[in-house]
Amino acid sequence: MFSSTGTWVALVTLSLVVRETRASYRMSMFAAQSSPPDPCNDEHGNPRRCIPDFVNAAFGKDVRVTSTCGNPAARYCVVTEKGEERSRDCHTCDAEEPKKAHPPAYLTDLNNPHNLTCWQSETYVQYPQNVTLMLSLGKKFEVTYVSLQFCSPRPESMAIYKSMDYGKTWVPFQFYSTQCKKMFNRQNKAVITKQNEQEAICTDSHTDMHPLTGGLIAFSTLDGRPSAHDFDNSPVLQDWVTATDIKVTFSRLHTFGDENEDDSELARDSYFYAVSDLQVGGRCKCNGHASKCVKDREGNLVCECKHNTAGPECDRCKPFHYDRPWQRATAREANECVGTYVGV
Ligand SMILES: [Ca+2]
Repeated sequence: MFSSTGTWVALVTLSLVVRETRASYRMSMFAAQSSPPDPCNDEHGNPRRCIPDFVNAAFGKDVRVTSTCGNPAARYCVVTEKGEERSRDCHTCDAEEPKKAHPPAYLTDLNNPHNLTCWQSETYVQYPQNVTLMLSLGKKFEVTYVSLQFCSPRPESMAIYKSMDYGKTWVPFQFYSTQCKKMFNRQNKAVITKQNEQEAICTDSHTDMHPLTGGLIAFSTLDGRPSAHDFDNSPVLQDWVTATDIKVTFSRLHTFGDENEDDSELARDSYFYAVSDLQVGGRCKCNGHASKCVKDREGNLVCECKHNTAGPECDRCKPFHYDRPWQRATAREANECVGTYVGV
């Protein structure tokens, strides 16, 4: 009985998938035949909301890092565990030798799971010293998530910050620590309400020393924030997800508590931060008035503004189109800028 129900469910699911695939195939055929020229206008030429593609805004970008191993060449040791047994396998990090280098470019290169490339810090840069990664996105983005995939164990404490003014000022996005109160003076896993939707919270999730390699930290900017389901109508959250720069601070290393023992040098060489992939998932911010971002003549990334809007984020009306105040587009209303034609 059970298995036949299972088969039935599987068949129904399969037929749904097939139907869906066919439908989307038809859709794409249709789209290919009468390709709508402009995502910012509907088929009748009326303005409608348009948004740039979702991208990993960190991909291929330079990350400024305060500590990278290999200059001068130095030993580091990788800890592995087999049951209760712990062993160390030591290597050399050498910035001069490509095969032994772990430069910051490895944070944002193509992430091939079969050939991970890892940026790595110097060993034992321990609290109160920290290691910082800084990434400039070049313009305002609406950030959906920030994620880090580790080659080392995940940090015992770390923080993610954002800037909305190209790095002049920073606000925290999220804290991670096994000791939220002590490290960041925040309650562990505080609840977000409508009154504090722009507040960074601290969590002790994802701070375990295990796995020793391959652990992930993924921060979703809207996760657990009450107005997330009504994002169109929440200027507070629209502001919260907006960033020009992202900064990650590794504040404290996990250790096995062996760094003060006799073979402390070997132990200390076993503690460092290493990350194979830093991602910033989001969309170029154009307020619903552009479907893509392009480089301008000076090489700056800007929105390709439609709906009679202008500015790097389509955040104002074009000259002579001031008949009503500028507004962000919503799913329902394009809120295009309008102007009375002034003939000469
Ligand atoms: Ca990499």
